[in-house]
Amino acid sequence: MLKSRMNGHPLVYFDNAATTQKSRAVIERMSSFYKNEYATVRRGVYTFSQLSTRECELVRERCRKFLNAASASEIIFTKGTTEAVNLVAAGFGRKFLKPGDEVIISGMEHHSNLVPWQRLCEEKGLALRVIPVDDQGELDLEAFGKLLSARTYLVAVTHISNVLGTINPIREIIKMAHHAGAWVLVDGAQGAPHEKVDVQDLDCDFYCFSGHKIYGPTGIGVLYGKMKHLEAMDPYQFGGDMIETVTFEKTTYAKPPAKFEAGTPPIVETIGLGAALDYLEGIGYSEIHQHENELLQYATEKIKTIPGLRIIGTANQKASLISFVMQDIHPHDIGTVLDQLGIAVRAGHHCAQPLMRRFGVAATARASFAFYNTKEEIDQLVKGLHKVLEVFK
Ligand code: C6P
Repeated sequence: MLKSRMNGHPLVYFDNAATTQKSRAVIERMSSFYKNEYATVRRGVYTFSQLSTRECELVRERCRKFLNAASASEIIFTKGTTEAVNLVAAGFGRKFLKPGDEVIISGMEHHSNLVPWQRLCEEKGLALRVIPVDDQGELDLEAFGKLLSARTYLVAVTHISNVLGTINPIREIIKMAHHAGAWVLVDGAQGAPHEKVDVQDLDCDFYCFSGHKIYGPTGIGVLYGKMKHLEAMDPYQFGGDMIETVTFEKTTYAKPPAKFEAGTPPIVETIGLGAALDYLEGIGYSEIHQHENELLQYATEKIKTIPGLRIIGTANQKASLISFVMQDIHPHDIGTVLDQLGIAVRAGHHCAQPLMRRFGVAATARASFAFYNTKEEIDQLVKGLHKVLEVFK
């Protein structure tokens, strides 16, 4: 992909916050697994099924290590971040929250970490409170402190904003929430690809991320939850594999993680996720950090000079993405002109409509960088943006 051409130009792939391209190691591991090792998991007594089960459980252990969870049983495989948040909202929220309880989210949440909580609040008569975002795109922690109360049951907040790039002070947020007796879910969809996460050190109650944003396949993600919570929660989906015993009168459930993994899981995607984590950690977060930071600084300096361009999101701690608007040119038009020049950016509301409203825009264009991007590609983007100005002058 990275060597391909789009509309006659070498592809400049700047949509990494939506989904990353896959390393050859991931593609080859998945292909080889399909060709040589594929069988169902947890159901077969035959050797291939046992081997397949073992490989998937090794990936669970790989994920445990990746997040530094206390036990591999605290790692639940989901389809991705969206399913992970829905799982917690259903399994925990429906069981424990009562009318009058409160859920706090932030003003920069992706719809995936907003709508499930809003729905839960509607269903159960709860109040949804929102941490305000300031003009730079940082969370107002003083206001957060005031929102916290004995009624706060859960705080659900993103690690890194997919629109602003803001790296939130989640350690401090978790501390403040715990002090008030609330649980914390961290949406790590944009966090895990850029920041080393240690769930025990952070002391978060839940952390989730998507495989496809971290150089792995689609259809697989991870929900980490503290074992005491997972044990107390209700299952999310019901069916094969999540049970202990079933009679027509009553069913008892398996222990976590099986309790939350009903049905045949995404076997090969799980294997691909393991290969992606090996690949990512093989490169190392410090290398990734350094390169992505250089790209961010370089791009910010260059892009700022374009007449009429406004960057949305100027937090002190930022991951490698830039959202922007240009005069009254619609972001879709920016995206379309760039596409003709071989440059892939995202344009739209980025599944964060309340945040768009906060900044007084309907949509933005967004260029998001990964460690495989280069300064030369950023030069192409800047040239492309000058072309946009020319076209719409
Ligand atoms: N953001 C983007 O282009 P899924 O779709 O379940 O893998 O991830 C959802 C999600 C949750 N939280 C955050 C912070 C996210 O950025 C995303 C996905 C993509 O920004 C698609 S809208």
